[in-house]
Amino acid sequence: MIFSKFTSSIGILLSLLISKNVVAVPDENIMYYDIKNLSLQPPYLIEGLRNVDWSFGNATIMEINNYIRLTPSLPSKQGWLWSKVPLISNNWEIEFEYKIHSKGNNNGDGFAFFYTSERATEGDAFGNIQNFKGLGIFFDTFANSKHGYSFPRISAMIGDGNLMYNFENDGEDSVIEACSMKIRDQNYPTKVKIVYIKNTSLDVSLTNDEYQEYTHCLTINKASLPKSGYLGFTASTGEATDNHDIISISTKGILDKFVGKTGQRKIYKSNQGIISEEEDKNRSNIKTSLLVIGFLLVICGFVIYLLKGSNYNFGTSRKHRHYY
Ligand SMILES: *[C@@H]1O[C@H](CO)[C@@H](O)[C@H](O)[C@H]1NC(C)=O
Ligand SMILES: *[C@@H]1O[C@H](CO)[C@@H](O)[C@H](O)[C@H]1NC(C)=O
Ligand SMILES: *[C@@H]1O[C@H](CO)[C@@H](O)[C@H](O)[C@H]1NC(C)=O
Ligand SMILES: [Ca+2]
Repeated sequence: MIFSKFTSSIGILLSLLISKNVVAVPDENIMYYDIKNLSLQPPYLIEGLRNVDWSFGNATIMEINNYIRLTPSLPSKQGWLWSKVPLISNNWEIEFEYKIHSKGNNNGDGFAFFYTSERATEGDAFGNIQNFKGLGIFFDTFANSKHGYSFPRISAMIGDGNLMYNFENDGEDSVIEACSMKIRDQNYPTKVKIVYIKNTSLDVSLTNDEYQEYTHCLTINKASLPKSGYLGFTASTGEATDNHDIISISTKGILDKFVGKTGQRKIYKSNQGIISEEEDKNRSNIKTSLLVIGFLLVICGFVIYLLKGSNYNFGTSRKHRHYY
C-alpha cells in the first residue's frame, strides 16, 4: 500500500519534470547587465535638443521618434554618431537595428560600427579615420574594386593605430574576417549582434528579410581589443548614395563569471551551424531534466531497497517465530 502510493507519486513527479515548463533552469538574463549610457532608443533627443549619452555631427540628423540618419541619400556626404562615455566591460554584447535604403540605383558606400580608443575623428574609412585603434565592422554596400565575393560585404578589422583601412580595395589588406549578405532595402527591421569575450572571441551575426533569426556572419578567434572603447557609427556616400539609418542600440556587459559558459556556447554554435536561442534553451532544459530524473531514480531505488529490506526482515522474523 505505502509502496504503491510512493511509486505513483514518483511517477507524477517524473511526468511533471519531463514536461519542460516545470524544470528549473538558471535565468540566462542574470549573466548580462544593461549599460544604459551606451544604449539608444527613440525618442533620441531628451534634454532640449541634446542627447546626454550620444553626440552626432556633420551630415547626421536625428528624426526624433524614428531614426538617426547618418547620411541622407545625397552625393559626397559623411556623418557620425558617437557615445560620450567609453565601454569599459571586459566582455559585452551590442545589438543594434539599422536600415539602408534609397530610391536610386547607384547605392553606397555603406556604414561602419566602431569600438575605438578615439572618438569623432573624421576620415576616409566610412567617415572615420582609417588608422583607428580598436574594432571596425564595415557594412560595405559598394565594391570599389573587383573581388571574388559578392557585395554587400560585412567585414571586420582590428586596428592598432598604424594599420590603415583602404577603401579603394574595400579594406582587403586589413580585413580579418568577412561575409556577404543582403543588407539594403529590406522590408523588415534588420539587426546586428556583436559579442566580444575578452581575448577569446568576437562574433558578428545579423538578420535580414531572408534570415529573420540571427545568422552567423563572422568570428575572430583570440580577439583582443583595447581595455575601453567609445562606440561609433559612421557612414559615407560618394557618387553612390543611400540613407544610412540607425534605429536603436542596446549594450550589455557580460559578467566575467559567466564567460566560460558563454564562450563555450558561442563556439558550439559556430561549429554546429545556427542554433536558435530557443533550441539552445531546450537542449539545456533536457539536460537538466535528465540530471534530475537520474537523481530521483537513485533516491527511488534507495527507498525501494529500504522498504524491501524491512519487509524481508519482518517476514523472516515471523518465519523465525513460526519455526520455533
Ligand atoms: C555608464 O554606465 C556604466 C554601467 O551602468 C557605469 O559603470 C559607468 O560608470 C557609466 N559611465 C558614466 C560616465 O556615467
Ligand atoms: C563633413 O563632411 C564632408 C564630406 O561630406 C567633409 O569634406 C568635411 O570635412 C566634413 N566636415 C567636418 C567639419 O569635418
Ligand atoms: C589579453 O591580451 C592582452 C594583449 O594580447 C594581454 O596583454 C593580456 O594579458 C591578456 N589578458 C588575459 C586575461 O589573458
Ligand atoms: Ca566599398
